Amino acid sequence: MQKLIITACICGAEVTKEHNPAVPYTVEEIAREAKSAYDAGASIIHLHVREDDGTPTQSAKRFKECIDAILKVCPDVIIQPSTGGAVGMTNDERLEPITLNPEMATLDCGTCNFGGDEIFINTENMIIDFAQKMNARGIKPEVECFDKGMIDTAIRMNKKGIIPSPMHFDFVLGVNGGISAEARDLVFMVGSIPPGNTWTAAGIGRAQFPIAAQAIIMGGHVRVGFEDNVFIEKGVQAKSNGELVAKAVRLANELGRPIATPAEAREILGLPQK
Ligand code: KMH
Ligand code: ZN
Repeated sequence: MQKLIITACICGAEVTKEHNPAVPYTVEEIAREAKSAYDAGASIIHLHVREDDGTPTQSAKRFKECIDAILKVCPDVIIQPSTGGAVGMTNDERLEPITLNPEMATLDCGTCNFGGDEIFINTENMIIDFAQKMNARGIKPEVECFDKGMIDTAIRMNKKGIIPSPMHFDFVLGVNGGISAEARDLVFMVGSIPPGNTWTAAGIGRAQFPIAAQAIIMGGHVRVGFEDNVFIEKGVQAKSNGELVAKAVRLANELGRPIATPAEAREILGLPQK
């Protein structure tokens, strides 16, 4: 089995300091949370950024400030900006961080309900446009799938050469509107991708660590962090993203999966070394 890549989704666009006061908004807080995750064993930071008051933004300027601050304290970490942003943002807004030419960025492969009245829109033409713009800049997409049909969309686009091989998938399980987060769901998602591709799994809320454990056993990779879950155990807020990463590392240690460094993660994902 490959070494385990841990992605830390440190901030998100929906979670707030009301959910957990350690959720980062300022540049300093984002760098602090990235460092806590990196020190604990994360090799990828999945990045959303905020204004100081917590408003989600896709501003390239704000992303640059945050990326520079993160790289000062985590010099070799892989930074993966979101192109999902927050529900309701325009396509141009969502694409702003790719102008910084990050190594990776997310590519959301379908539309889904996102709880309440929210709809996270990713039409087929949007996916094609986002993928082509990432390809032109040599950015590796992380293919975000909130449901099985999104995997099929990605496979179709891969066959047409729009999403390059090998693909790296992120299966997000447990969003209200996407696939649920039962063990059978992850087995189904993983069984739906062609061989030769890699995958990570993210469980939302209380599913974070059960899905992490299952992904570790199945040979996939793991995403944890405040974007998906703010609790270290039932009713106990995590003090930092690092605390969540450390728990994933403990699970991996118990289950015999060594943790990938950023250089090893680049090798597994086919990214050029830094
Ligand atoms: N905040 C969600 C609407 C991504 O990062 O690409 C979208 C999201 C997915 O978080
Ligand atoms: Zn995200």
